[in-house]
Amino acid sequence: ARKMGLAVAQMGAVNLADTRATVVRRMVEMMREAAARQAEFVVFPELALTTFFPRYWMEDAEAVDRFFEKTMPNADVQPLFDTARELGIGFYLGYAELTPEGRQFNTAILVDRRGKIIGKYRKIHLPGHSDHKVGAPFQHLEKKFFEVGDLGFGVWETNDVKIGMCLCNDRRWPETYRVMSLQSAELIVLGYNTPSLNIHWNEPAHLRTTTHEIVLQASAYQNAVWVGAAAKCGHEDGHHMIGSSMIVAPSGEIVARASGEEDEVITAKIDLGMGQLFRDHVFNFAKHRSPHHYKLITER
Ligand code: CDT
Repeated sequence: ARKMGLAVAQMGAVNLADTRATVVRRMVEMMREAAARQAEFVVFPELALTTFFPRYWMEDAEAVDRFFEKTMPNADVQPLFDTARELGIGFYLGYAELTPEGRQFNTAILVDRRGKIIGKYRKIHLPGHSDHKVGAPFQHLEKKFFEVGDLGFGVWETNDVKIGMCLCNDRRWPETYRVMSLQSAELIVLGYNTPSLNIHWNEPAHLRTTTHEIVLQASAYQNAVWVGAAAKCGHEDGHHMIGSSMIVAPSGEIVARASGEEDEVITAKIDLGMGQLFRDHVFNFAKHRSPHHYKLITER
């Protein structure tokens, strides 16, 4: 059977006062742990290098100056790329991207085991708002700080495995996974920052974790893919975000799950044949799908 050592590196809080150098040191340490546990690929969170800054109202210029990466790699993150090459391990990393043209995206990259960037994804489903919600306990300003991604949902082959990427809120939408599954993705990786308090309506707090589990498990099964999901979690300067980073099999079963809300590496030896088994039978797309009846999905 074709197998791959997969690691998800959950991260605890990154506070406003933490420097990128400190954060990258934590990530390098987890990459070493992942490699020691035979992982060939490690998934880091969304906006992994800084605090989840869309919770703070500020002008774009200030946000760009403090929280966006102007080049990738850059001096701060170079140790991650060097360690990947040294250990022969690939990785997924989420960060705020400022393009040379001055455009702002919530971005993830796929880096191969030689430390080379081979894929890029820019977040498509941006949650939250763009106005200042005065009186709210915190903001969710993704619609202010980021443009909707312009690269679609891609799939890249590295180390003989087809990997697709998305980011956080994308994981709640069925189309995200389907578009990648239709490109024969075997593994979908994603990072997230999910505040446990919903500022928009009075959502029972436990639902934040329940809905996270439901979407990952159902989507892995319905699309015959493995899913690796990495949280940034815990209390960032007092703002709590959910943990529950996990690796989910194409059967929909959770095969590894973080137990705390701090830096924590979880691993699994994933059997890529399992996805194929589902694709050969219940989800044989060519045999059973009826795209003709799905047209409304792209019309509305
Ligand atoms: N980062 C991110 O996309 N978080 C969202 C919060 C939704 S509430 C505005 C999520 O779906 O987890």
